[in-house]
Amino acid sequence: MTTEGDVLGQIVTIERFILQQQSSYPQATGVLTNLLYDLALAGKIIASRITRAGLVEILGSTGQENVQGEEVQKLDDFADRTIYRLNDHTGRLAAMASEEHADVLPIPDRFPVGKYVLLFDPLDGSSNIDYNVSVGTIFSIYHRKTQDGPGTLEDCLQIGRDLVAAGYIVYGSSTMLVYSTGHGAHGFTLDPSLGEFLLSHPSICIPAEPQYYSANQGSQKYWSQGVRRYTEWLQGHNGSQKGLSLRYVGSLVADFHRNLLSGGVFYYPTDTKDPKRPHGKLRLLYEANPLAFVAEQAGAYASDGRQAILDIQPTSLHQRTPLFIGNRDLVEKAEAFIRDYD
Ligand code: FDP
Repeated sequence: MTTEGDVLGQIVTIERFILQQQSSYPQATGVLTNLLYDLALAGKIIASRITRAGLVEILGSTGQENVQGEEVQKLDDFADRTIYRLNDHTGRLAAMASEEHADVLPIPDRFPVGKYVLLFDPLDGSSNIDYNVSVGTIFSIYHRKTQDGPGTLEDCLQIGRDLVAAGYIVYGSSTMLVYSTGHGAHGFTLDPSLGEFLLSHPSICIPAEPQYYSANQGSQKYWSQGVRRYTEWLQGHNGSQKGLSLRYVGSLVADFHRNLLSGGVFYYPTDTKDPKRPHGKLRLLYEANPLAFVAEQAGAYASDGRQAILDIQPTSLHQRTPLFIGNRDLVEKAEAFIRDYD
């Protein structure tokens, strides 16, 4: 018979897990550990606000005052400020960059600077927020490249292969945090009654047998010949394979997370819909790189259709990229169709 004591003995909080991982690296100083722990805290704060999103109508809409006389913030602004404020004074970071801001976010002069830089997309998929559909936060951590002083653009424009850690938080039917420091990808589920992320998915490995493909097929007429033929192949036309089911949430984190656990491929290719956006919609630094890093740690792969996402040298903070991410064989097939037809 399993006793309550047995169950308690098996619980691993994110704090204990990160500390255990740190203890296998004697040279580790604990700075990264604390940084990850602060991101988990940010996730808890954002999750608690998201579950109240529908009450905005009752409590006051954005730009107005709520019943307590406070101004109600938009959720993406709230998420953005939460992550920034939890990390601006700790002495762990040299700079931050957020998908919500045009330029690098400096650490205020009154606080010490540290050796890491943090890049984040505070609330990805935010067009879904009004409809109770899952959204997410995505984060990337690099060592700074410059030696000292305030962090610079150069510290932020690093290739994905140089990531120290990356991960995401998905706010769905439960809140989950998945991260990697380059030693596997590990998932934690928030227990709201304890207010703790508990280890629920250690050493995630994408299933070899994929189930889903995910793309906004409403844009199909704007896709290249290669991408259209690839989609037909995924659907099993010409007996190419058994054919996958389509699932598309329209929140990158949710679509990626589902495919990571079930096997499958997500793609947001280049399209001709918007001439001002010739390289697709998704951002290399805030979306593609961190998810590509987690994907590779889980045995999956990410490409822009021609090369590995993690090998692309960024040239600007908000650079966009086509993205194909999921089971390696499916992503390599996309590369082959693009090579042959585009
Ligand atoms: P959103 O515009 O809602 O913030 O990059 C942002 C993103 O969502 C992704 O999360 C999502 O995968 C994609 O855009 C959805 O774009 P489409 O509406 O064009 O499908």
